Amino acid sequence: MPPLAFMQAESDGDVLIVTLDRAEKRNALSAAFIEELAALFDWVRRSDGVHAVVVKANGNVFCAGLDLIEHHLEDRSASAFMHICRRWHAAFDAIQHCGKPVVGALNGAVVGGGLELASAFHIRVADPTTYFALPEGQRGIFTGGGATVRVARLVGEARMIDMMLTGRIYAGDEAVAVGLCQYLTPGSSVERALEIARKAAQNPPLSNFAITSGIAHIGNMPANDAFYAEAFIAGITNTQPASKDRLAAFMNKTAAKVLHD
Ligand code: 1HE
Repeated sequence: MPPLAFMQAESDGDVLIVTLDRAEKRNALSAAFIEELAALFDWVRRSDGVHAVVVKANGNVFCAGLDLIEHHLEDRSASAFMHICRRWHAAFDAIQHCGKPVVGALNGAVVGGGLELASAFHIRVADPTTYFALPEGQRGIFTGGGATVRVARLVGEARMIDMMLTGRIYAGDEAVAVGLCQYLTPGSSVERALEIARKAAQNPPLSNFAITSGIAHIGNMPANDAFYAEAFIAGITNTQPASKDRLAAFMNKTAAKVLHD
């Protein structure tokens, strides 16, 4: 594992628990923090022992987004900030395409670049303190960490424009309804995220790779190419040894049925 200064990481069986650890700055994302995220998730991609990841945060804020003070003090040129944004894209791509399910255990503010980070996770779990916003308009800036793709996909273009123009905040059931998170738990988002990650970690790794990357890639394709890619992915995934065992278990009536409680 690469050295970590802004995060902690510990294994819980085959689930890696990553903790954003810059609470004194509300986990604001400096350039160095972004490099650390990129390196960590590059390592996750190559780590066969990690089957799922939970990302949580120390402190009352999940992530306050871009380190606005660093950005202000650095007085960056347009091209310098363009390169910073490309590093954000690389880091969040490394998360989304690490091949393992990544579950966010969210709390408090998930704003600006914090929402860009969270939108790279495959599953987002909110607790009653969690809220989502894109305050870029109020700060006189624009999203630069992938929100125009990932957040727009989650909530739709019109809602994203409203969030950016007005600073509208979503929380609670409304955040689930608009697609910012898939779960809202009355208790600890960490406990719920761990349950979800442990469950997803039981799927064959190749299936999880196909699910966590394939759907996003296919979403970028015209329908004909998408159908071709889907068939290709299914050809490989649905004939893997692990799926043969599971299908045999179904045939032998030893596998769990899909039943509603
Ligand atoms: C920060 C940052 C930050 C806090 N950059 N230092 N993001 C925002 O517009 C959100 C800005 N932050 C806030 O609105 C508030 O800090 C919070 C609502 C998140 C939390 O409030 P609170 O009362 O718990 O904390 P605080 O007192 O505001 O901040 C505590 C410390 O964290 C303080 O530092 P200190 O040294 O004075 O103690 C703050 O300066 C520091 N801090 N947030 C730097 N964001 C690729 S483009 C992405 C574009 C964006 O992300 S735009 C959204 C930016």
